[in-house]
Amino acid sequence: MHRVAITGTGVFTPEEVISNAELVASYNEYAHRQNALHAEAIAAGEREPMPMSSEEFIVKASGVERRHVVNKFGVLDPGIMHPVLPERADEELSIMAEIAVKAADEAMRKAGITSADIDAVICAASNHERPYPAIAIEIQQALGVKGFAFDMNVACSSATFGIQIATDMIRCGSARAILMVNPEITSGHQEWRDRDCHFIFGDVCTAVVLQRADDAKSASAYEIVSTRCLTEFSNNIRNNNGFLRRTREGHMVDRRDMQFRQEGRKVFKQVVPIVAELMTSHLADAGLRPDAISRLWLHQANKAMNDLIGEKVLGREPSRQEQPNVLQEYANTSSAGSIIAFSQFSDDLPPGSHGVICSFGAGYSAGSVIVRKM
Ligand code: CO8
Repeated sequence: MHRVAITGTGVFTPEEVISNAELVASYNEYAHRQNALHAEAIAAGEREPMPMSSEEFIVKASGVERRHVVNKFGVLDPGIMHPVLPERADEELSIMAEIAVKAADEAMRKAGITSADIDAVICAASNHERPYPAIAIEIQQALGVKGFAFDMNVACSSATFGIQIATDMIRCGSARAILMVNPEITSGHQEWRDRDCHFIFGDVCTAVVLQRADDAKSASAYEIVSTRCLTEFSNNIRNNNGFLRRTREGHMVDRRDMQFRQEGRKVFKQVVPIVAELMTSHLADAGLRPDAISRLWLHQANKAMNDLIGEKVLGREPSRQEQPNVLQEYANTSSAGSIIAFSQFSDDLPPGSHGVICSFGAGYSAGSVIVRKM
């Protein structure tokens, strides 16, 4: 068995930014227009008026202040309310592959390797822009990687599950170095017309290089101590879009359940104990006490949720340095969130420091990765 390390990470951040003020102004204009359109039905009591959104609520409930998106114009236009992306020819690089290549270049540079050193590419994300050919294989070709590539999807836990798979493959010798990327264009499956969730998500791409620890050249490599994944079925976060859509009567219309939807309160209450128990038991089984943990890089969905999980795991309130949040800048970027936090806040720890990368989300799914600075 080979020891495995994360030797490089990369983050591609789209240039366009939407502030809470811009988002709320756009949503409220959309809601006003809908209410005017349905004024008669609303007056007759046949239809509820659409409620308005508020910046204060968004910051208080989630901690999100802004989000990056691949197309701001379409999301903010009250007559559109989703990103507008030009169609690309089959011969052109698809947008998910394009942003993955950018994040991958940074991760390989930090690892001190080139694509010639990579044996496999995993594209782990909460949605893929087409079923086949795999986005990962397109990325493999764009980078000139030999070997093999595949896509996988475990929603918000795609990256940690991807790290476990890559770690197991390197341990066993089926690959020596693996590139795992998380192109998350959440704006494409977010419902921007729903006040309860329109503020939650943002777009980004992260990349992680995993190698045999003996091959690590990077000054900021982290050895993988242990990985653990968990799933438990729940309908509380769900998207019913899929390839059988046209086979079902009434499914081709603009139905709400064809985009992201959730029971946010239930998710909050049910997922916090699942994640706290996963991390606590994982650390105990690895022989690590909570006071031996220098940093938690948690999934970035909600600040209050992270504060609560951190407190349960560490047995006290974590400091900002111990548990860095990036959701104020990025919002929830699905599987990429914990990797952005790791990428931005891991260089400073001294060798021998332990930390945990942890994700949680739809499925339910949760992944815990214990690492030690080399
Ligand atoms: N403005 C003003 N008021 C609002 C707004 C708004 N924008 N939204 C809701 N309200 C109102 C509600 O209507 C409600 O009013 P009332 O009390 O009269 O009923 C009140 O405010 C309180 O609403 P909530 O109970 O919903 O508010 P919460 O305090 O629970 O906060 C959150 C809502 C922020 C959603 C919170 O519940 C939360 O963060 N929950 C956890 C969610 C989570 O972690 N989900 C994980 C999803 S991510 C994932 O798994 C990846 C999926 C794949 C990616 C998908 C990409 C699109």
